[in-house]
Amino acid sequence: MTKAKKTFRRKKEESIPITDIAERIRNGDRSALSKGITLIESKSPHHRKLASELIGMLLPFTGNSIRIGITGVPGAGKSTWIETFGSNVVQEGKRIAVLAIDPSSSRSGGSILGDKTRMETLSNHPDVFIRPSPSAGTLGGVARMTRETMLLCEAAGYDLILVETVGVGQSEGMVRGMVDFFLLLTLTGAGDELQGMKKGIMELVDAIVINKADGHNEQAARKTRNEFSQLLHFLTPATEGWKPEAYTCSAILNRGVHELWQLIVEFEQQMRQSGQFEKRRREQSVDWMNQMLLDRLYDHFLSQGNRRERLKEFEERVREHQLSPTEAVDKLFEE
Ligand SMILES: Nc1nc2c(ncn2[C@@H]2O[C@H](COP(=O)(O)OP(=O)(O)O)[C@@H](O)[C@H]2O)c(=O)[nH]1
Ligand SMILES: [Mg+2]
Repeated sequence: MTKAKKTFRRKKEESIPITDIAERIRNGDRSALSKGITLIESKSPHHRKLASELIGMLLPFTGNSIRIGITGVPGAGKSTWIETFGSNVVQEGKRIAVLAIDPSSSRSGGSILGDKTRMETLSNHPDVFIRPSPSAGTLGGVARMTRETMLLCEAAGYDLILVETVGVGQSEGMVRGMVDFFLLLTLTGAGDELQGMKKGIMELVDAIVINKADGHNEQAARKTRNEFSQLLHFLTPATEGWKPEAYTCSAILNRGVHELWQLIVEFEQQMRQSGQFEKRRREQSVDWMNQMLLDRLYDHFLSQGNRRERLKEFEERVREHQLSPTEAVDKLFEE
């Protein structure tokens, strides 16, 4: 490939060499960071290749942040919590990147606007970078984009990466797979919710916070916290050597929010000391590689002949019990 081609063209007149973008990202240039992320999110194979080169160049400067995932049902207060938490932490001179994963965003047009208004202080802060969820494609695609975006943000010198996700479907497991510390934000009156809440999610988290512990809700929040605490006792911790606990907070009143930051600092110290921190990151990298390989194989397989159409047919027939899943896969391979 010629040098001239290794550029990212936005308009015809304007093209920036990828080495320049890398350099500028390293210097904390936000528009360069946004450009880099646009490459990552692009559908064009040329852009994706450039993105890959960019990440390669920046890889030596990644890994220096603490990566925090936040999950919870819509309305639990995640965005508000991030606004409060982030505002506390930037005051300590930390730089924060907020990334969102919203599996519903392609349908609803995104909660981007809602989030930006909830994060008013943060979105105007020079040490904070907020990037809404990539709206495109599969969960696997979104996972790749978010992971790669995370790396660019680290190269740009952000100390904390917060990944907000809506607690639906498989997005939680996916976020767990890319962060160091995983937090569940939930609410009181969760009697039903508690029943319905899969044990699965509780075994993914490093802490549970009952939000909106204010006004009339305060006492109920404490009760819910105790219920969660009891449940947590019976479960396998997500992180070896760390006992997840339940807490209460009010994101709006900034109560119990800074305590979580102290907890996360403690978590990082302890887990670095025990070696668990590094170990998890290594495993995550390997898992990531394997996941990407699977995704590519799947795409490659379906791109041959008319397999994609055949798969659609087989899906229908499997749904109608005319064909067993095993038979369907056998046929796809045979054809
Ligand atoms: N009373 C109370 N309301 C809150 C608190 N945190 C968030 N809210 C409200 O809950 C609603 C949903 O908040 P949001 O941050 O958008 O939730 P998200 O969907 O989880 O991101 C908003 O109306 C917030 O003002 C809190 O600590 N106390
Ligand atoms: Mg939100």
